[in-house]
Amino acid sequence: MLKEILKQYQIPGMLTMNNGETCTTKEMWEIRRKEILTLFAKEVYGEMPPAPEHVTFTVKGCWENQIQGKARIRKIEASFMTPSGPFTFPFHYYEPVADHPVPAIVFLQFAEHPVYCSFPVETIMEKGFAVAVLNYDTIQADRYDFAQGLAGMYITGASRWDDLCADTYAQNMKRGETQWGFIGAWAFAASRIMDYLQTLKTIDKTRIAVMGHSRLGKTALWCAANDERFRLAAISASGCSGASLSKMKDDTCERIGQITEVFPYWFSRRWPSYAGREKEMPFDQHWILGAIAPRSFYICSGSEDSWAGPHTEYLCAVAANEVYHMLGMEGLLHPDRMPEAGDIFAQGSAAYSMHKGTHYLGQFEWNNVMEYMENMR
Ligand code: GTR
Repeated sequence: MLKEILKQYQIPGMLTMNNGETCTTKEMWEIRRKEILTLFAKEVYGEMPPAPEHVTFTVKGCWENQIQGKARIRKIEASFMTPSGPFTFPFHYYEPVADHPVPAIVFLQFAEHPVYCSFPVETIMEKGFAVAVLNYDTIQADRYDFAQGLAGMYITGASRWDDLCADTYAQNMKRGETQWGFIGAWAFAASRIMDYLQTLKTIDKTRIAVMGHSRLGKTALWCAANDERFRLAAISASGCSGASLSKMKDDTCERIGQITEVFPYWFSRRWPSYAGREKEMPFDQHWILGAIAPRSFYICSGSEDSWAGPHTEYLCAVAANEVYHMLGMEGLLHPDRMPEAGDIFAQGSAAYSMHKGTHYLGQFEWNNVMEYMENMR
C-alpha cells in the first residue's frame, strides 16, 4: 500500500548518481551522499562554511551535586573566529553522575516557545544521558536580520551590514544566491557543541544525538546529515522543508511557498523558486533524510499536527528506506499502513513515532528517543 502511494506521488529515487550510474555499494554511497549534501546546500538550506580551526570552550559556571545529587551542570562558552571576527555563544551542559561513559543528546531549544517542547531534565539524568542545551536565539535571533548573529558573519559583501540594517530585503540580497541561512547557522552551532562533547572522556562518542522540534527539527536534520559524528537525528514535527515530502503536501499542510514567504532567511535564496513547482522537482526531502544513513534518524510526529503534515513526515521516513536497503540494512521497520496515534516503530536502523495531539515535543518523544539510543550499541 505505501509503495503505491509513493508511486502515485512520483517520489523520485535518490540512488542515481550525478554521472547517471546507479549507486549500489557502500563506497558509491559515500560519493552519492556528498552529491545530495551539495544539492541541498545549494537549493534548500544554503552552503555551510567549513568548521572553524579552533574552538575554545570556557567554563563559566560549574555546579556539582545538582538535581538531587544526580547531575553536575556546567555553563560553557564556545568561541571561534569567523571572517568578520570572533563569535561566542553559551550553552548548558548537564551530565549524570556515572562510572562509565554516557550517551549524549544535543538539544536545540526555543527561548520563547516553552509550550512547544519540554525538556524533562530529571528523567534524562535518571536514565543516564548527558544533555547539552542550546538556546537557538543565542546564535541567531529568529527575525529577518542578517546584521545580527552568526549567519551574517560569514557573509561578506560590498557594503557593511549597518548600511543595510533597516532594509531586510537588501540584507537578504547581499547574501550570495547559495549562501547559508539561519537553519545552517543553528546547525553549525550544534556541531560546535559536538566539538565540545568530543573533548569529554565521560561521553560515549558512538552514541551522540542531535534533537530538535519544528524549525529546530529541520535544523537537527540538516545538522546530522552533514556531521557524521552524530549517530542519530531526533527530528520532531519538522514539517515543510524538513523531514517531510514536499510533493505530498495537500491544502491542510504548509507548502514551500508559504514557508519561504514568511521565513526566506532560514534557507538558501534558491529555495523560494521551488514554490508551486513541487511536482516538477527532481528531488524531495527523503534524500536529505537518507543522507543520514548508515546512521539513524528518529522521526516524531503529532497525529493532529496538520500544518507539519504527519502523513508526509511518515512517508518521508518510509521513502528513505531506499538507501538503507541498498546498504543491506533494515531501515525503518513499519507495517504496510499509515500510522496511528500512539504508534512507535523503533525496531530497525531508523525509527518513527506518532503521539496523539498537535505540534509538540514532550515526554513521549524523550522516552522513545532515549530507549532507542539505549539499544544502539
Ligand atoms: C512555523 C513554520 C513551520 C515550523 C514552525 C516552528 O510557522 O512555518 O514550518 O517551522 O513555524 O518552527 O515553530
